[in-house]
Amino acid sequence: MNIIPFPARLEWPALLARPVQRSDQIEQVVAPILEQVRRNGDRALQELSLKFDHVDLSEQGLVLEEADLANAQAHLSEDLKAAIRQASENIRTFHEAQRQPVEKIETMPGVTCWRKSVGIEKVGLYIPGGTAPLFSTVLMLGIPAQLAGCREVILCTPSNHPAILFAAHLVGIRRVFRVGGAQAIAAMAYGTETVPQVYKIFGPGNQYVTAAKMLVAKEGIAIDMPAGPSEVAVYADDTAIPAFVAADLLSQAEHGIDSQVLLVSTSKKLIMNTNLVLTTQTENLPRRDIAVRAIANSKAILVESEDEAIDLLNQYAAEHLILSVENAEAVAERIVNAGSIFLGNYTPESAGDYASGTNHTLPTNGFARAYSGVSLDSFVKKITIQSITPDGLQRLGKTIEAMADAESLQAHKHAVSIRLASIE
Ligand code: HSO
Ligand code: ZN
Repeated sequence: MNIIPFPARLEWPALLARPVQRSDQIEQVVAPILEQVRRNGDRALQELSLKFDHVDLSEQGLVLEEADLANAQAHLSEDLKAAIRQASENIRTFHEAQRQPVEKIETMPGVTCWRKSVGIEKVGLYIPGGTAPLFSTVLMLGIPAQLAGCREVILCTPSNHPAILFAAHLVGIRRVFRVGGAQAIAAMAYGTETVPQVYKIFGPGNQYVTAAKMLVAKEGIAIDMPAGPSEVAVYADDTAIPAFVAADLLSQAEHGIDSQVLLVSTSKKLIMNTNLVLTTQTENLPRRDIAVRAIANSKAILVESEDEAIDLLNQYAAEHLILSVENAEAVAERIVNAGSIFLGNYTPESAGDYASGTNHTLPTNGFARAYSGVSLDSFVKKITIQSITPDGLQRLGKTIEAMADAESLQAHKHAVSIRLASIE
């Protein structure tokens, strides 16, 4: 790791900056793909799948039948199925508790306002292919979609890994389409003869998938959030265990060569010891080539004090923040920018990635300054409702009339005055 001792605050922005993504070039590649799918529907999906994924959909089929989903379990070990079931239970329990009861609020006598949550009717989930079959993401997106009462939940994936299909079946997804890349996003955004159009698209993907999501978002299709490479920041002191810290850094570094990992500490000893074990642990990883490249871009920052560490972490706004420090919960209270926080020596990020219950779809690239991760809220809209009695309108009417008058909107004022006149 690059060790950076006591950087001046002026150097922080450059130090904490994520690599700039060249999105314009990628958009130029993606825009024609979107257009092709919009125009030619299923035929475009066939052509593009052949061209980019070397998959012949006329042979493989675009639709995965319900029987394929149900049969997937035969290809998995009992241990893995039990693990997936346990994780789903925890994710369900945590997300179910996010339901809020409807509360009717009388803002003044006779004036009642409330909100109801309604599941977004049609949502599309994307699960990438690639070197790691992210079936955990099926749970992270499918469970809140189901709890929110979304009527139609579809899933596109270029992978036919049985764990992805098993997870989809477990969370009640019945329609799975075997298509990936920007063309899958286009299919869900515009609809094709076979793939239904959805109102919101969720899920991770490569730069092409992300660019496609950003482009369809401009056209009014909602997306979960702009996704960048995964990140973890670890804040550790001398109570941390270097081997654990190194393991956490590597757990994120193995995602991709562009993964961002950051170690922050007031202890030089901790940084040095972590660096040592990091090298040995890396050697034993099957994905060491990826991890080595991610680690080469990563930094260990030595800071003067806890206050400085907290300022730096708030400035960085990590997707995942592990606090391996003595007073972790108190430090967490002072964190205002992070996607998800993990406390103490026995709370690895992997717990949140898979099975503790929190969602792993989180804001990267500093978006944690203003965005939250995916939750039940991401799958619902909140509709406000109000009801005013004649009595209530008599109380509130004057206020509305005065404001409408001052905005020179006489028709607005009249909508109140005409009613008030009818009451008197
Ligand atoms: N750490 C990833 C999620 C994930 N990890 C899925 C393993 N599987 C999100 O940043
Ligand atoms: Zn992960």
